[in-house]
Amino acid sequence: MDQVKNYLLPPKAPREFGFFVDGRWHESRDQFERLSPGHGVPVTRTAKCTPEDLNAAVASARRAFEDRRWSGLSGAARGAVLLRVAEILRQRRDEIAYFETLENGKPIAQARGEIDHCIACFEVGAGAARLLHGDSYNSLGDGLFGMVLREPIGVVGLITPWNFPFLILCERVPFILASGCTMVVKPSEVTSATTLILAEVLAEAGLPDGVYNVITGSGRTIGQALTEHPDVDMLSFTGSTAVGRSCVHAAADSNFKKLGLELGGKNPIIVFADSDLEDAADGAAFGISFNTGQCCVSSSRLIVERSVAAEFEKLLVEKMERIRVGDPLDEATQVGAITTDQQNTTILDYIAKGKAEGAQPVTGGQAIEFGKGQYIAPTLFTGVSPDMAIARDEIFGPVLCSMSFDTIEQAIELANDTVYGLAASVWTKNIDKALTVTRRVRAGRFWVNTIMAGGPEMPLGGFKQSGWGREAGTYGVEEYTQVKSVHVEIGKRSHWIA
Ligand code: TXE
Repeated sequence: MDQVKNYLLPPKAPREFGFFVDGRWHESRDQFERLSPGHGVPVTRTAKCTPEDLNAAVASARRAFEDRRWSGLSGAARGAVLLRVAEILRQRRDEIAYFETLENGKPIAQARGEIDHCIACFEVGAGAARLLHGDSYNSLGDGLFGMVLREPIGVVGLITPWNFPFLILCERVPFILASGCTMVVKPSEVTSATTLILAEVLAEAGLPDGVYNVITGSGRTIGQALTEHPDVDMLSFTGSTAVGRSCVHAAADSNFKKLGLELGGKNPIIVFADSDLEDAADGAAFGISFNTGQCCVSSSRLIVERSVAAEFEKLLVEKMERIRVGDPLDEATQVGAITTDQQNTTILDYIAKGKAEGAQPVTGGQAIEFGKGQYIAPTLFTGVSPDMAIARDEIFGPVLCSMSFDTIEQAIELANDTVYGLAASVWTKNIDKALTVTRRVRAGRFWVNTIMAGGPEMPLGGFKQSGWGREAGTYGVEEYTQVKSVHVEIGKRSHWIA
């Protein structure tokens, strides 16, 4: 990693990766070259795997599951491997953050913070491996004893997106491993490097061969084939609602594999007049600009009490205009590049649509030119009505829409006026209002007087069309298990045939 002052430089040549199956690296004939979205230079080359490669990966995960080389270990032994992973991640933190930034375009300081969160995921997963347990029923009468066992579900397919390639991976992998499952991971084709680096780390930590396999390639070919694979017992998918729907069809048409889905969001941030407006404005600016708004839990709908709306929007604009947008490799950058060309076009199209619909961009509203890479200024639209496309669709960019309310009932109604239900936040110093809104707004993750706070102990996932199931923490481990009811006769059984 070359550095000038406080500034890392992109690599002189792209790093090459094979794909990882059965504990070994494999080469592919075709490769995908990734250009960094912040600089437009080649940074990695990854394999374009074939359907045969996918079949080999699933077969490897199946063998590793069936011979119990991982699930047969004690929780303590599995936990020890996960703790070693955390230790190695700590040593390789800067390298992993560098490749995350190069491929994704996120600021390097943010990427390092994300690796710290990933280390914590492995530490929590290690504890969860030891604590995973079932249940018992001592209430079935003197003659019968009931036990509920939790068993690993089997071979898991894991498809991850490009917005948090390593973080989303690590919010799943330790918990899948804690449960005793084996897996085949298909990262996004544009951000595969850190998922492949994790294969090196897991092997070094002592994970048996075949437990973690990575195949790389396009979603339409390899991803789709993984969703349809008859020998995959569960699929965890994070990405667009459209592909989430196709996973449901694929599961129905193949083997009814269990699905975990984390899909889109259009998350409300509700600000009451009695909140600390400075705090709330900082939260709103962070909630929409963090990771350039390419975040499923971005707070993209501001719902603010009308009596303070003008004052609040002014505070917010002041904050948003002080955000440091720039080269992701600059230590001072807070908001980096837009990850893909396609996403860049999508965001700019929505900004144009918002203007055409009659909303006013009071700050931002355009691309920022640095002579290389693709950047969009944090944008606030006022004069938004709930039926506008910018208020309804997940834009997945730094574009915030402001709407107002007069009563708590209106605030709740506006917040729930979406097909999604991933996250929400409420800002008020009144405990009754805070709890009423928290109870009545349908979202899987909730923040009161803060935003995007939390740790891997807490479950993640959505209500409504934001998905199925929960990841992380003990809930996350349990998702990758199935329960078996065991009935044990005590003493002599009373006979059916006299
Ligand atoms: O996602 P895709 P895209 C939303 C966000 C964004 C939109 C489109 O609104 O603008 O989705 O992004 C793999 N079968 N989110 O098109 O295509 C793909 O290779 C199986 C929200 O990039 O869903 C990648 O690994 N897999 C979201 C992963 O799916 C397929 C994060 C996600 O890509 C596939 C990302 C197929 N047919 C986008 N097609 C969140 N919840 O955080 C693609 N893939």
